[in-house]
Amino acid sequence: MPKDKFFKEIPNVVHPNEKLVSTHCSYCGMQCGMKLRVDTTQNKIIGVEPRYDFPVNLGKMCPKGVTAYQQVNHPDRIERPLIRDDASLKGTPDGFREASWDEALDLIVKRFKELQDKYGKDTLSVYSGVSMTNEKCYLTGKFARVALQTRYIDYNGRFCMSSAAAGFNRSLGIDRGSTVPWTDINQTDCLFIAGSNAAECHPTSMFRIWEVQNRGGYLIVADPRETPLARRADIHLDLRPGTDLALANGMVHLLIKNGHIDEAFIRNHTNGFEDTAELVKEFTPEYVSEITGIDADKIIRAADIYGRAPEAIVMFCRGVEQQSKGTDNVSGYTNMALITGKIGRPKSGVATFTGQGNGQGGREHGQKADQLPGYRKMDNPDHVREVACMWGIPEEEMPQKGVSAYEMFQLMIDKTIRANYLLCSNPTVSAPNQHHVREAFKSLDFMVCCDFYLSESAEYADVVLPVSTWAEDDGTTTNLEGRVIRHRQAQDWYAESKPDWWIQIEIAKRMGRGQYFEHLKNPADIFDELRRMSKGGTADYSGITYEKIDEQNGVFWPCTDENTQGTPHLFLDKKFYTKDQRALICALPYRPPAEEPDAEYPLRLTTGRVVFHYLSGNQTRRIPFLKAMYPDPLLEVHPETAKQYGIEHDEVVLLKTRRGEVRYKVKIIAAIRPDTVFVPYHWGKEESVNLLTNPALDPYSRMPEFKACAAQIIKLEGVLHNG
Ligand SMILES: Nc1nc2c(c(=O)[nH]1)N[C@H]1C(S)=C(S)[C@@H](COP(=O)(O)OP(=O)(O)OC[C@H]3O[C@@H](n4cnc5c(=O)[nH]c(N)nc54)[C@H](O)[C@@H]3O)O[C@H]1N2
Ligand SMILES: Nc1nc2c(c(=O)[nH]1)N[C@H]1C(S)=C(S)[C@@H](COP(=O)(O)OP(=O)(O)OC[C@H]3O[C@@H](n4cnc5c(=O)[nH]c(N)nc54)[C@H](O)[C@@H]3O)O[C@H]1N2
Ligand code: SF4
Ligand SMILES: [Mo]
Repeated sequence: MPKDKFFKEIPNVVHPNEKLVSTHCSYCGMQCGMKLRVDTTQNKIIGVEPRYDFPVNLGKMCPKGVTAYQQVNHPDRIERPLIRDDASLKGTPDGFREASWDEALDLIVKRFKELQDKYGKDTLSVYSGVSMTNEKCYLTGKFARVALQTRYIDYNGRFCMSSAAAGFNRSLGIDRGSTVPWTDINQTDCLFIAGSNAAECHPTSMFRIWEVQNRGGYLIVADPRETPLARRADIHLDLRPGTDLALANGMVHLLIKNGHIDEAFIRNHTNGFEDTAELVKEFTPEYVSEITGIDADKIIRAADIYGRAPEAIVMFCRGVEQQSKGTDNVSGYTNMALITGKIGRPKSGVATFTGQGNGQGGREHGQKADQLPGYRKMDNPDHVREVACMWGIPEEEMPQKGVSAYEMFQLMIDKTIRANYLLCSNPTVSAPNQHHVREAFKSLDFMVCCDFYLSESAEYADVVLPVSTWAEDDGTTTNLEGRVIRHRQAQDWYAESKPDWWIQIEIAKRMGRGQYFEHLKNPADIFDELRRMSKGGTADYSGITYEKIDEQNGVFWPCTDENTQGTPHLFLDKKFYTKDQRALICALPYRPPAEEPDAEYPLRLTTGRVVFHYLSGNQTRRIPFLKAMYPDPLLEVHPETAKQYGIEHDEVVLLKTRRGEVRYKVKIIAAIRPDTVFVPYHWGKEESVNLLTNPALDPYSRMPEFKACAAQIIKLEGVLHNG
């Protein structure tokens, strides 16, 4: 198979006693190619070099990527298992003692069995994440259902990609984050990007976005804040948080009114146009302006540009998805592409910027509450039968479907769930309504946390298991394009740490379920099982091999047999993955956010990210450069609003919502709507903005409303500036 056309090998200076290992960054869905520098005398990772031969980033990296290697041999690494004997210290970093693997694993299995004997199999739960390889994500689903035999498993992607997944499944019948490869983005004529701070969150996408404008194309951005992306836009649609569905319906209204629709495409390849056309009739620019706060003229111009563009890509990110109507927002924006026929061909389509490194692959192989490998569904009896048969377990042994991540916390509080196995996530920072989440972890009879640093969540555990990092293991991830790529082990497992797959297989054996796991000796064995299991599912990896990934610089799924190359562009044959192969244009009535501002809470609080930190911050708050660049969370307030409250830059104020209150230092910034305030969420404990956020869930995706709730600022008299 030919190498990708971007392939270009650039020689590196390699120092004596050093080797370079070609791999990918651990953080975001861009999965930038990079090389780790390894000191071969000590077998230690000591640095990083860019890698030009990966077509997505072409050698570019962001501040997190260039310092990612510093995680690996960091002094905070947990070296051996930790056991807490005194449960009264739960919720603190104190009271742990070091233990051997045998002692820790035996204790876990003893407690799991005791609890299951007393309260039934489903008393155990697994809470997982997608900063792990496909191999680990797949095995975690099997571990929960076959080794622990519980129905309760869900993962942090519930807070990340779940609305994109639900919206794409409904509209297109398939949940692959992008219908085009990233190398198409710079070649299109118009980008319509909603709710993405790409310059900070997917920075190595920016050169492609700028190229569209440099070639005379257009950039339209919908965001309540004037992010660096919005600042460069031809049109910035500065909407109120939580009002995207009105904007999407307004765009569709204008595209129809202006005749910018593709009637043949609508007739031959879609359903639902008439109902949608009827519904959007009332979404005139004036009405949409009233709801969103955007000038009607800007909406008219944006629709005209998108409508006229020969090729266009609609893109979005968590700004539109992390709402209690995130799924509808995704389908609403996807409607723009469907009515104009700007999908299913090169340079046109829809794409969500996938968040976590393996946010795409990690949601395909069965660690969601309602899903089995190959993107099979637990409510489909045929799918359940197929998977049970392949795993070699009786069909009646297959657990039922469980509940979503946030809903698991309620079950912990009411004691339906008494034990939790947490890996690759830090929910006591990242889940909404923290008071509730922390109470849930405290109320567990037994909790295990697998991490390489003692996270805020590990502080609630009875046993902490030290895992090896991304740089100490082989495996694959699937990047934001749907391209399956290889990560390579660059050094041995740190101290006594073990990879997640090793730990799960050991626990399975001790639970008496070893026969289903013992044949898996390494990531390659697990990948082999994963790809066989995926055959015939929507996310079909059966034709993907490690060798093919190397040869082609990644393989796009679906890839249904070893002789095909994979599928960089979806729907080139205009066949969607729905039952009748037609896409669904969705008629979506507008509804406001679950909590609207009122006299008591007059502001809209939205939350998100900064370029220097990653998610719960457990990995980045320890890296000296990143910490120095952005040490503490700041509350972004518009100058007019600051004046109204009589508060100054750097002053510490109280930010309050119906869930709680937190003190923040104020950053006065004109690049935000006056009715909106913003706080990044990368900090825990008493600084966590998730003490304030609203857990109202989207009815389809069960995504919480991280992006819009009502808030008030209280000036703290007598508190010194600079806190
Ligand atoms: N530096 C950095 N990069 C990351 C991450 C990180 O933690 N740090 N995390 C990765 C992950 S897992 C994810 S999910 C992605 C997230 O990437 P993004 O979604 O780009 O990041 P956010 O900051 O969550 O939110 C994006 C934007 O949504 C806007 N917004 C808020 N409310 C609304 C609204 O109602 N409508 C619209 N249209 N916009 C709104 C915010 O102002 C913000 O600019 O980033 C990935 N990359
Ligand atoms: N207010 C607010 N809250 C949000 C969001 C928001 O925009 N606003 N965004 C949400 C989004 S999009 C996301 S993705 C979530 C993320 O939320 P979390 O899942 O809590 O985020 P991480 O910080 O990635 O947590 C991963 C943990 O696992 C560890 N880890 C990393 N790799 C591995 C591994 O291979 N194995 C194991 N066992 N551990 C590993 C890390 O050290 C870290 O402690 O937060 C959500 N929460
Ligand atoms: S853009 Fe994402 S993948 Fe690339 S270096 Fe930065 S964090 Fe890593
Ligand atoms: Mo995410």
